[in-house]
Amino acid sequence: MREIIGQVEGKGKRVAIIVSRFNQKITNILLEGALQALRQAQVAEDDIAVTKVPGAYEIPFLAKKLAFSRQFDAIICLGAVIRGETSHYDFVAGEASAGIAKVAHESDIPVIFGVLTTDTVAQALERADLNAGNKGRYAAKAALEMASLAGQWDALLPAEELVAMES
Ligand code: INI
Repeated sequence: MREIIGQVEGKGKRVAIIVSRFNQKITNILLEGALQALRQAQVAEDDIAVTKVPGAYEIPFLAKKLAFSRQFDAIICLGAVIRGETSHYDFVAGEASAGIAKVAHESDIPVIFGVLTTDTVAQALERADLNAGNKGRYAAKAALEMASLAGQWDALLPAEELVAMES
């Protein structure tokens, strides 16, 4: 048996983080967790690009632009959509998740969903806790693991199969 395992290894990897300002008390902590994880995995400072958007709804627009630029090995999307604070929670959360998934599928680059969707601010703060399972950190590790897997499989798969996937 041959097992292909993704490594959480950041040397030489270029990573973009898109973070929404809405609920920034929470998204700033997600960003901090993501940056900690990337630095710990030795992603070079010059290889990390952080860009802010107004809200989670806007994330897919920029994710598409950055993914198709081919300048990054992975894109991390961070946001916090909180049901208690809006009646259009379902639209914002739905569009953010569907849009991010669509970019990942179409661009063939790992685009990671680090958007919290919770009922309350307290739940979101819990998932952002830097001392207990910060989801930004999780998203950053997932990004590096997926970039590693993508690189390994690109080297293993015949070029024709990769071309067919993209067409
Ligand atoms: N954006 C969020 O990121 N989180 C939310 O909880 C939220 N709420 O509550 O409305 C939210 N709304 C803004 C939205 O993302 C867009 O920025 C806005 O609709 C303009 O397109």
